[in-house]
This record gives sequence, C-alpha cells and structure tokens, in this order.
Amino acid sequence: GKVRAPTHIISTISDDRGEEPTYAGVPMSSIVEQGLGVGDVISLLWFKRSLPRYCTRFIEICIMLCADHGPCVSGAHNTIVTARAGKDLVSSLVSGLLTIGPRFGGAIDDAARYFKDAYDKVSCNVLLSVPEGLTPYEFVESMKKKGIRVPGIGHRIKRGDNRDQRVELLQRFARSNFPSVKYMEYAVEVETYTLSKANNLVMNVDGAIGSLFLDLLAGSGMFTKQEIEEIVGIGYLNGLFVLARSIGLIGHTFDQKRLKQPLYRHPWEDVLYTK
Ligand code: Q5B
Repeated sequence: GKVRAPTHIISTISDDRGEEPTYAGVPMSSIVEQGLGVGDVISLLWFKRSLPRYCTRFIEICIMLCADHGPCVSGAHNTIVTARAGKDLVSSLVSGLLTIGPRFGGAIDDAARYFKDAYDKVSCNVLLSVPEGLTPYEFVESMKKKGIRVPGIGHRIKRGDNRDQRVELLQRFARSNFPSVKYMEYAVEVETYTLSKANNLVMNVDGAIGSLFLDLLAGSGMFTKQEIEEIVGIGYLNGLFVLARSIGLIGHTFDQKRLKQPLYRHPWEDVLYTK
C-alpha cells in the first residue's frame, strides 16, 4: 500500500483542503448560512466545539467591552507613540499588544487560576465538612502573605464608589443567562473583602471575565473537568483581551495617521531628573 511520509506538523482546528475551509469540521458556508458570529468562530477555533448561544454571546460581549479603554492605558499609549514615530500598522499594533500582561489586561488567566483554586478548596471542604475552608478573607490574606497581588482586583481609576460599568454589564448578563455563577459570586465576596481594605481594590474587567469564564466552562456542560483544567492551565483567557484590544489599538493607529500627528517626545517638565 501507500506509505505516508512522516509529517512535521499536526493540526486539529481547521482544514483548507476541500472545496471550502472548515473550522473544527464546520464548513464556512454553514457558519454564514446559520448566521453565526465571531463568538461561534472563537468557540470552534479555540475550543473545537459549538457552544450554546448564551456562551457565544458572552464571548462577543467580552470582545466588545474590552475593545478599547481610551488613549491613556498602557497599550494604547504605546501604539500611539509608535504610530507617531512613523511606523506601520503591524508595528504600532504589536507595540501596544506587548504591554498586555499581569498588570494590564493579561490578568484574566491568573484570576481564573486563583479563583478556581480558592473556590474549589472551599466547596471541597464544605462537602467534606472540613471546618477550615479557604474563605475569601483567608484567600486574600494568604495571597498577601505570599506577596502576590490578587489578579482581577484593583484598578487605576475605578473605585468602590465609581465601579467599572463593564464588570456590572458582564455580571448582569451572566446572572440572567448562566445556569450557575458560583465562581463569580466567590469573586464578588473576595471584592467585598478587598474593598473593606482599600477603595481602589474593586473587581476589574480581568477578574470579571476570569471568574465568569470559569462559570461558563463549569456550568455549560460542554467541558469535562479535565478539559477545564487544561484550558485554565494552558491559559486561553488572556486571548480574549488580546483579541478585543487589537480592535482598539488598530483604531488608535488609524486615528494618529489620520490626524497626521508628529513624532512624540515626552516633555522634560514631566520627568524627574535626579542623581
Ligand atoms: N494593591 C491594576 O494598581 C493595578 C492589589 C493590591 C492586593 C491587588 C493593581 C494590580 C492585579 C492585576 C490586575 C488588570 C496595577 C487591571 C486592566 C484593563 C483596563 C486598564 C485601564 C483596560 C492597579 C496601591 C495599594 C498597594 C498595593 C495594593 C493593588 N492591587 N493588593 N491585590 N490586586 N492588580 N490587572 O493603582 O499597602 O500601599 O503597598 O496589579 O488585575 O488592566 O483602564 O487602566 O480596559 O484598559 O497602580 O481596565 O491593582 O495601585 O500599585 O499604587 O497599589 O493597593 O499593594 O498597597 P495601582 P498601587 P500598599 S484591569
């Protein structure tokens, strides 16, 4: 018989060899004819399955809400400076994307990891009737002892009395559409405790997405426990912020070019020169 030459790449998410491309086995025509959206495409290409409508809608809401947050945040600032240095679209975009990380936008995966770990410990202890569960108070204090900031908590401009509307929108959607919001409720309890310590320690958009995605994974019935561990372990969820914010960063690049903005130079007066 025929002998297959050894392959150097294994790919399981898409196929372009047939008459039309497929995403996780679903032909492009079917995606278009069924009126599916970008949330469905993300479900197919990232999670390799079709998810229920409320899940794909949630993914789309995350993308829309995180698309931009003004010119002053790290990512937009870098993109603007790069575009004003005369660089092309891709350079301006990636210079902004490179700021996404543990402090800015890239705390979603860690928020999911820590909230999952802490909540699962609590529920496990409750089930086993073990008296010492990891309460939100103990979780926050244990993080403090380790010198780790709670991912998904804290914001530069949002406060207890000026909450992030994006967080509220996501939570409202989940409360009305998700079968269970146990991880989100746990994160809210964590926030209640952190807010009692300082007014800037609100739940931020990373914390809201991280905790709610745990609820989506656990409550939809579409993922096994092992798959959830893998998704959280590999770290899929920062991808939502990266994808979303790319929309805004591209917009900032075009804005600077359209406005014919000159080379940026930071003013001397705003630098503390010291020995
Ligand atoms: N403290 C976000 O800090 C920020 C604490 C904490 C315990 C915490 C900080 C943080 C975790 C990472 C995270 C996502 C760096 C943020 C985003 C997208 C965005 C951005 C936008 C968009 C802000 C003052 C005191 C200190 C700290 C303590 C602060 N955070 N303690 N756990 N999590 N969060 N990132 O304002 O005793 O004085 O030493 O790292 O979730 O990125 O719009 O801007 O859409 O673009 O710099 O929304 O919270 O506060 O450093 O002056 O800290 O609070 O230890 O205590 P700040 P600092 P002490 S959403």
